[in-house]
Amino acid sequence: MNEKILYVRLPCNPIFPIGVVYLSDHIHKVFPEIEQKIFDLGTIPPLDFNTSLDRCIDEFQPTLLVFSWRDIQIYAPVGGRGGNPLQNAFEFYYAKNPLVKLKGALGGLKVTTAYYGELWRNEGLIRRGLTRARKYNPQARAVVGGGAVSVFYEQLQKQLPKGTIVSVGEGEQLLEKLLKGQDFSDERCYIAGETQPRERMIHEQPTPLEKTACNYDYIQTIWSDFDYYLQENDFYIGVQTKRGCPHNCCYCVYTVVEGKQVRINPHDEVVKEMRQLYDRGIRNFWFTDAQFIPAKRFIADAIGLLEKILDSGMTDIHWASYIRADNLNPELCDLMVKTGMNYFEIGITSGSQELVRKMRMGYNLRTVLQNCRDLKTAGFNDIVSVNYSFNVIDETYETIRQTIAYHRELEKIFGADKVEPAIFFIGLQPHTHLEEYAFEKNILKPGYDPMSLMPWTAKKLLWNPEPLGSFFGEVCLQAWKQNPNDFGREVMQILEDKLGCAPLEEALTAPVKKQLAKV
Ligand code: B12
Ligand code: SF4
Repeated sequence: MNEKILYVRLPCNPIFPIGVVYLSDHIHKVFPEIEQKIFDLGTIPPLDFNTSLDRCIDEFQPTLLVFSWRDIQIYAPVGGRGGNPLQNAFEFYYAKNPLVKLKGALGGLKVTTAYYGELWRNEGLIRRGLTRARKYNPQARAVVGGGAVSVFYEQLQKQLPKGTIVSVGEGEQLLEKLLKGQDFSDERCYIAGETQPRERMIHEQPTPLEKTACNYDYIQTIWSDFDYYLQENDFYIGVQTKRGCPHNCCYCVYTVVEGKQVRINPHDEVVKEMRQLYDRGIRNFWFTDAQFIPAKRFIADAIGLLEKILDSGMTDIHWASYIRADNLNPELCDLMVKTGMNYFEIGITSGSQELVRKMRMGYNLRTVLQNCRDLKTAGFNDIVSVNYSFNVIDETYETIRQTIAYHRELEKIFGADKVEPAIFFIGLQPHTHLEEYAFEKNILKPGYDPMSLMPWTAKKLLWNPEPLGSFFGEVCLQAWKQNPNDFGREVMQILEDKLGCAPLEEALTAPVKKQLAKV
């Protein structure tokens, strides 16, 4: 059969669909003769999803449908689809005032309806697409993958049409094997209704792959809406420089989705890829790596890449990424500033060294501070978002005071207006150490549904356990009431007003005699 592949990026906020771009680029390099098309529902208004998918399938008549599903979990401290999910949940769970509680319940209902609506809609789009493609090619198949599927692959097996191949992590090798007619059962995948996902499948190492620069001349020929992302100059276009993260942070699943083995894309290829986007007018890049500098031993690599970017003459660009700020040195800081890094996120989670250690995060908070000073000295004068997730394990009033001290020190370094505290509560994810901890502590029972947004389950998945859960609930509600537009800073201020601030030295030292959390 002459294969014709349609890549459908399922509805999503308009984040550049780098996943399907890379997949189609890889397949083109291996099978240049195969006809392909990218269809991005992120650029289509919701009312037109069905009709535009139908039209696309009628015109293209694919034999293989590659559905890419980016995100499912919506807890965030920011306004999301259907409202601010975190605020609604907290109003419902923690408000003392019955009217606020009712508002939270109604808001929560709206968010829940939107959430389940989106799940069913996406499942419906997969079904609809496959049925329609089979009108033209009765043998047509569907493969489903992407970030959301990687996290929730076990839960999705009953929801997808029988015969759908469900993929975890990167999909290049799976698609290649499928198209070659080879056995692909050793890839991280299963077939809905036919095979079962292997036990701990997500923990298997992905098959290594040497990544070359994406060929955007080709991509432009198979994606009619590519220009959508070129027109607005506020999009940060994704470029991947490496895959994998060697760390073990207790709540994080990236390290298993991408694997612990860090695989670096050749610098020349990364620069070649950026250059093609640059020549099309792109000036903002997001290095989509799980971590841009995953460990100290990758500092030299980051320096090498940034030097190449500088040498390439792309001097008016900006870039952003997740940065483990414990892995910097003055030379790297200097290059980061020179190459245009204008935003980064540090996920230290807590400003208490004791808790950071208990969460297995491997950060030395003192080193982070020193490196931030180096970054400032190098001339960094833009925004840094510091991600704090309170109450993960063993939080106490003392560790909160330490986090305040740490945050105030970051403000001293960068300026209070430049440091944005992003207050997250962890959305518990399957296959993490935190999930095991929840089982051990009887907070969750094996067999629970991690995709459920029913209030009784959601309350446990939105990780904020007692005894401090209600305290944080009330602090957050007060912050939304007082200053909803600067929620993070307001939370920090309220916490400081209530609890005070520890001496910085206390935050930076974790007494060794304290027992490490057994997570
Ligand atoms: C970088 C990143 C971001 C950046 C994106 C910047 C940008 N401009 O691109 C920022 C910080 C903005 C971001 C934001 C969010 N993100 Co984010 N992000 C990531 C991260 C680290 C990498 C994503 C990426 O681009 N990877 C590189 C590309 C090449 O990989 P990919 O798209 O996944 O595609 C590969 C595979 O998935 C696979 N694949 C993809 N589609 C298909 C289809 C088939 C059929 C097959 C076989 C394979 C396949 O092959 C591709 C190539 O190898 C992932 C975690 C991770 N390590 O994967 C989370 C992740 C995608 N994000 C996630 C979420 C939830 C969000 C937010 C919604 C968080 C929030 N609550 O606010 C926001 C908002 C996003 C939005 N839609 O509005 C979740 C999604 C899953 C979920 N929990 O629902 C992830 C998986 C993290 C997690 N474990 O929870 N994110
Ligand atoms: S460093 Fe970041 S990506 Fe790596 S395991 Fe920790 S939280 Fe996850």
